[in-house]
Amino acid sequence: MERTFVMVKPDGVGRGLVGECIRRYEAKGLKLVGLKMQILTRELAGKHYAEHLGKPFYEELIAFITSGPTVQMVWEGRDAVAQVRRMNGATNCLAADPGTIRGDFGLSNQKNIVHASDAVETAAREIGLYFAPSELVSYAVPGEEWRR
Ligand code: FUP
Repeated sequence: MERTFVMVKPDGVGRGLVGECIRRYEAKGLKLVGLKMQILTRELAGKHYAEHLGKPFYEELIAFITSGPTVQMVWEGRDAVAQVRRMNGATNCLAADPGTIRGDFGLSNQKNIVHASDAVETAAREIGLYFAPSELVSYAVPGEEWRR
C-alpha cells in the first residue's frame, strides 16, 4: 500500500489547523501510520529542502520552516501521494482551489500550512528523514475493504 509524508508547517500548527488536516485525510480514507512533532533544526530543514538550495527564497524558507513547531505524519492508502497533493492544493494558496486545505485556509505562497511528498520516491526519502522504520505502525482497522 502506498505511503506519503506530510508535514504541518509552523503556520499550520500556530493557527490550530493540525486537527483540520488530520480530519480531512482520515475522512478521505487514508490511514495514519506515523506521527510526531518537533521544531526542525537548520540541518534537517536543509536536508528536507535540499532541492531548493541556491534559490532566491531558500534562506527565507529555511527561516520559516525552523521558526516554530511542526507535525510530521505518514499516511497510507491507495494512491496516497497524489491524493494528498490534490487535497492540499496548489503551492501558492492564492492559486489553490477552494475545497483544498491551502485554498480554504491560506493567502500566502510560502506560509502554505502543509507539505506533502510530490512522488512515491520523494515520499520514501522524506519518510526516512523523519522516521525510523520502528516508528511506523502497520495495523489493520475494521472495514478496510470499503476504502479500496
Ligand atoms: P511543494 O511541492 O508544494 O511543497 O512546493 P515546492 O517544493 O515548489 O516549494 C517548497 C516550498 O517553498 C513551498 F511550500 C513554498 C516555498 N516557496 C517559496 O517560498 N517561494 C517560491 O517562489 C516557491 C516556493
